[in-house]
Amino acid sequence: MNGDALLGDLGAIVGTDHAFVDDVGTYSVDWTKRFGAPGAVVVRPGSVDEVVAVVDWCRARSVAVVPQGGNTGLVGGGVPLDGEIVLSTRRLDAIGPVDAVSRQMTVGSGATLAAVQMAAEEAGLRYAVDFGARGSATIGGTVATNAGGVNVLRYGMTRRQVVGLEAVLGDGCVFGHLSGLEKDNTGFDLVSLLCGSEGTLGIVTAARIRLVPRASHVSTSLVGFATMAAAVRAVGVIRSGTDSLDAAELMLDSGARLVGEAFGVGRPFDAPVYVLIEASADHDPSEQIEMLLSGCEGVTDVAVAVDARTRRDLWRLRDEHTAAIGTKGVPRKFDVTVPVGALAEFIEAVTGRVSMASPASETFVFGHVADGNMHVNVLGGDDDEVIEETVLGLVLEHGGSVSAEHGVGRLKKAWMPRQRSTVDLDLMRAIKRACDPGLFLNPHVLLDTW
Ligand code: FAD
Ligand code: 2HG
Ligand code: ZN
Repeated sequence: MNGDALLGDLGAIVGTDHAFVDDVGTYSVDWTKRFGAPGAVVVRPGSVDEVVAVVDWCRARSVAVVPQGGNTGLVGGGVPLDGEIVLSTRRLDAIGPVDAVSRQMTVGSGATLAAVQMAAEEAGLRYAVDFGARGSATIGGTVATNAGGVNVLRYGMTRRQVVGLEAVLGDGCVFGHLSGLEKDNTGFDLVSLLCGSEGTLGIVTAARIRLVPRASHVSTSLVGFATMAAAVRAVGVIRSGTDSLDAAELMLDSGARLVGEAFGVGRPFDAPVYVLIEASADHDPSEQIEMLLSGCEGVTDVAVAVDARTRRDLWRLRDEHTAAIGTKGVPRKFDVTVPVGALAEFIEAVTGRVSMASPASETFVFGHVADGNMHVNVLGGDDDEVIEETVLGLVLEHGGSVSAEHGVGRLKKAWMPRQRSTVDLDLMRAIKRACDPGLFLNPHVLLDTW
């Protein structure tokens, strides 16, 4: 089908302003600039009915579709590389109202995480999913990737915050579960199945999300450690010593320095290893955190912030890691988990092994230490395959996972047979065929062959 006819048909469904060719790459090149190519057709439906009509139109002509929210994904899953059209959900951005009694809210899939967090805050509550891309990442994208972020240790990943979903499946049916029932044991948990499905089963159009109480006191501490092992042990001590811990984010001297160089973000002291600890409660949790830290070995320095501005400054040191690394080039990104007991040894080993395998490369490691989830970013060097085998092979040796929270996308699909059993992979194929019999919804992510 020629481009003009395609745009004409799609424009007739969504309005001519919302069906266009993205010449500059806003929708067709990913955040890291590793994946995609400008020139894809983008369609932006403004209602569920329009999503159904676009899906029906594409299915009838076997035109593959990549659903896209904020295009902040880091595994190349939300951009067209094989002639797909991009279905952007950004216009589906309705929010609320908050139901304070059930502590739930219904939001459009195109609403950004930051907008949803703000609506929850205005109602005196909190949406517990949070990470650096909050200003652009959408609720639909976070559901589709089952996003993690900095509060997983206390509240769990996105799946745990989702009470219900509305989605247009690949067969054009509308899957609707927005009633907000906390209890509904009538068979398979299909809502949960859609979480983490990366746009392969359906296009999420709305979500019913769970909110949590907002604590009156928040305390953020940057803690310096002499060694990695001491940092990991201390997080275990704090976690078992208090219920108020929200976040524990590990950074290394190299990453903190890079954030300083790239964005002028200062650090209150220097240390080989840092952990940013955040706790919240209905009283100031600072004293309890300090008391727990005083019993830990290897603590070199502590800076505590309870006011919003200083807390924000400490968080910048952590949140800007991804962008700071991006200023030096396009990194190879590895988002991995290993059992927490093996984490310190894994971090030491991965840096050493990558520099042995590719001496010209530079490795940055940071991440969500309490979850055993590290982000290994490798810049430079020239052998992609050797570096990938070195990092992900080491993860599997340690009994870990090659994707902790970013998903599989295109980046990790070759690793699926090494990570998941044949039984699992065959079940995924059967589920895909049930929801998307035409195999046209994001067909090039997750698995090589459906
Ligand atoms: P997109 O990038 O648009 O899409 C991601 C995937 O979801 C694609 O496969 C796409 O097809 C699918 N998809 C999107 N919307 C829908 C929909 N409505 N229906 C069906 N499928 C859909 N991730 C974490 O988990 N934890 C972090 O701490 C974290 N920090 C980040 C920090 C930065 C600075 C950046 C740039 C990214 C970070 N990410 C993190 C990755 C990314 O933000 C998340 O994966 C996020 O959930 C993607 O949301 P999005 O709306 O941008 O989705
Ligand atoms: C984070 O925790 C994100 O900041 C991004 O998951 C990680 O850039 C990365 O590798
Ligand atoms: Zn992360």
